[in-house]
Amino acid sequence: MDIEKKLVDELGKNIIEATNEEIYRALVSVVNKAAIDKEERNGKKKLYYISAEFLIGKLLSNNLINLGLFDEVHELLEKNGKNLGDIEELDAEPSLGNGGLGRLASCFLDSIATLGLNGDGVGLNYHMGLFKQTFKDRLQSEIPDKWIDKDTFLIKTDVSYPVSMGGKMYNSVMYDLLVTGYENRTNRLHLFDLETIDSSIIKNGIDFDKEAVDKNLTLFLYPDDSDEAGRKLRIYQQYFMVCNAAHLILDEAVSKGSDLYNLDEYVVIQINDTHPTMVIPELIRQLMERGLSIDDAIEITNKCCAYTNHTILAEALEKWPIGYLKSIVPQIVPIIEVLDDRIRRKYEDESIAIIDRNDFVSMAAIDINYGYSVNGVAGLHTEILKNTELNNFYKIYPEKFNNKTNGITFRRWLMSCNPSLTKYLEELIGEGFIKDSFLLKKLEEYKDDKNVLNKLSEIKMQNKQAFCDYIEKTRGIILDKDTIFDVQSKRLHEYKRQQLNLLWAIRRYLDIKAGIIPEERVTVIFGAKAAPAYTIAKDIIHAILSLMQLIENDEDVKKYLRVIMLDNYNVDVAEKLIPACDISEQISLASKEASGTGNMKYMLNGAVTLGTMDGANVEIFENVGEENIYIFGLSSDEVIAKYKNGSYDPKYYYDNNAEIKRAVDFLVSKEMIGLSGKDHDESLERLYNEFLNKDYFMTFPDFDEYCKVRNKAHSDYKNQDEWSRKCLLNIANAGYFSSDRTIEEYNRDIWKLQ
Ligand code: TH1
Repeated sequence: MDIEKKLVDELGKNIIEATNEEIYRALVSVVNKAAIDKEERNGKKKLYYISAEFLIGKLLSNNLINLGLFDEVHELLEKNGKNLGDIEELDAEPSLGNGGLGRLASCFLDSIATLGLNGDGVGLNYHMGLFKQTFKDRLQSEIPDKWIDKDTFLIKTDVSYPVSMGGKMYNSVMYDLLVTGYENRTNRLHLFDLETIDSSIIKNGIDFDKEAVDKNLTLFLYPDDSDEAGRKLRIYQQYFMVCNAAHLILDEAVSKGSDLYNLDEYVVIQINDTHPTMVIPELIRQLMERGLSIDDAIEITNKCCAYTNHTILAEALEKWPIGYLKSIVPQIVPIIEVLDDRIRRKYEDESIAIIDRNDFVSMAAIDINYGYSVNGVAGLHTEILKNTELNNFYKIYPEKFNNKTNGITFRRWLMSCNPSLTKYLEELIGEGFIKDSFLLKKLEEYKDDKNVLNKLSEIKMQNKQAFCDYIEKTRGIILDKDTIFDVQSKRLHEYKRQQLNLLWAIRRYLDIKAGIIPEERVTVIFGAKAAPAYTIAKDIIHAILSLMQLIENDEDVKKYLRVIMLDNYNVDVAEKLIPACDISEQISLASKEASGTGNMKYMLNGAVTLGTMDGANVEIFENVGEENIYIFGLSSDEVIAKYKNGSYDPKYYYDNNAEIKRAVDFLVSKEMIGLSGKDHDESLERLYNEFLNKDYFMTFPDFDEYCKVRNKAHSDYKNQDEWSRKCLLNIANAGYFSSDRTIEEYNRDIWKLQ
């Protein structure tokens, strides 16, 4: 394909004369056309991956790589005095996700297309995404993330369906993003929307009138649900998503020849966490509308739907009051009642019922009773589901439960974000690992090769330098690449325990102030957004930013310790940060992080994990071996036992451990409080009290060992050969964590496509 001719045709002028904006627009169009050429209409059975989130990241480079056009375009632009990097800055990151769940969905779409499988994503087209995070006075504030304003890869289709909600009719419109497979077919991500969305209703930050559904429905992902109107809006969003999905699914199946009684030969629906659960009663409803009896409709729906559970945290296991459903989606309430009634009659077991005694509808109970597969996202997580959290369901439906350990796409998380490492790996072991990730294992042959080890640390240094340059340019902060980059990047949540990391940093700070000079110089880097209504999470950000300010203004400490919190951590920042990391902090309280996927990205890019035996950390440990990972903390069994007997008392640790007391007290010290210019800081005081009275995620019991193991990692870093060998072995053993492997397992055990 003559890319130059296509680009010039699109531009209507020579590349040299075009602006970056014009080139970007032309590239979007050329890329979309090349992607459309790779669409396939064959394949009887199709997967529909329905998800409230898709955290896709910028698309230009990724699509160019997958279409095999990257080098050509790169050179062509260079030849004409342009720079692909500059043009990429114009590529807005679609803000359609929040964290690991949404990023997983995007990695999956990449792998599905790369493996040549027939599968599309279905979600919503949030105009302002989650939110854009800014820091003001050491506090998080939120502003809309207006990604669609700019030119985007979105394609408007003429697909539209009527959706009845709250007694009104809404007409949807479907936008598509093309999902390019690496050297393979193109699939689609369908994003439903309304034409009537009106962003002018957004006032100060991200507030808006929650009742104006025609204007607000797809404005934001996860609108604040701390009041009733917010919770109802989420139901509107969820139903809108699945009602459209069900229409699309049935139309496509019928057009391929399904008589609906054999729908399961044409369709499999993966329900990504409970957010799309209403697709079950809605599909039943639409099948009945198309003439099926309720018995047939239920039976067929059951054969088409599979559910993935991503968490055991109670707050995320959605339960909606039946009254809300009656007011918004009365058409599916009678169906939900039938579904509940049948389960109650058959099993006479309240614990698996759909509608509970308080008239709340358990979405997970719909999924598990009426889907044919239930999977967890890492080995430990699935075991906890089976033995504890969902044990009552497991006892009834043992055959439905299966594990699918998460994975990440190597196209974005190695080739695209770390080209120099990719190139070097290709030189050493060939290109095969890009499609067959287990071939990375060949790298182990070089574990004692000094030249290879040196080259790996050289690449890490270059990536650290590139990250420093980026941070200086975008944030005006000057970092020192010759320090250990010790990184924790993920959503802010108490169970992920950024506060434990913070306590270590405070301890180190106080040691330095007391004249105890550490041997290693460390840069602690945080990236995290907190949910807007999650007060304690915001308090933790405030405490980190406060410590950061103290240290940045203290030349004595700054030489040995930096604490840096990056604003607006997103896929784009992650792609720059991850290749630059030395130590990957994966320190959730054991049993609480279902899997984690950042842990895999860091490992693949040659960072060493410091973590608890939680989620997929357990499998990372099994793959790299104990020499090449730093493990600390309570086991998940110990944690579960502590919760069960209610024996945990933070006050005891505070009173008996001087280091804990010293670090926690520092939160409300005059240095920290003083930063506010007042003699009170409500946020720091609240966090202090939270530690003392609750510490629900048990930071104190893990504190001593965490500090010990972390300091050991820092001191091991000094031996660069040994350290580099650990990095090499992490990369070499990351093959298992490719999402290609995960998707092959989903397809083998659940979807059975092709
Ligand atoms: C995350 C899990 O916390 C994480 O451990 C896992 O790796 C990831 O999903 C992918 O499986 C989840 N994110 C959310 C988001 C919401 C509700 C539940 C979960 S679980 C809104």
